Amino acid sequence: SGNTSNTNDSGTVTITDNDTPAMSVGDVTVAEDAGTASVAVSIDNPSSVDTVVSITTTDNSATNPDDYTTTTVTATIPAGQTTVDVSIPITDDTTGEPTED
Ligand SMILES: [Ca+2]
Ligand SMILES: [Ca+2]
Ligand SMILES: [Ca+2]
Repeated sequence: SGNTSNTNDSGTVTITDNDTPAMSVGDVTVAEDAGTASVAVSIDNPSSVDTVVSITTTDNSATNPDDYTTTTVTATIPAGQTTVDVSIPITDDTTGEPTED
């Protein structure tokens, strides 16, 4: 009503985002002699900025160095997109797996 000295002050409203993407790494089965395994890395919500992911391979039933070479691969999911394929090098050994009857 004009009875204060500062009739034009302003305040700031900060809206915090609640859509932080969660990352998931897909499972894949490939032949031993395929050379590489293509693994899909996805986020559940697209981000407004590029999402950089670092994938490091570790032993499970496959072991380094007979089945693959331990490696770290960096890949980028571009802003606005939700998935990128990461290529993991694998090794073709000469050892057979036991089969079950
Ligand atoms: Ca949001
Ligand atoms: Ca193998
Ligand atoms: Ca083989």
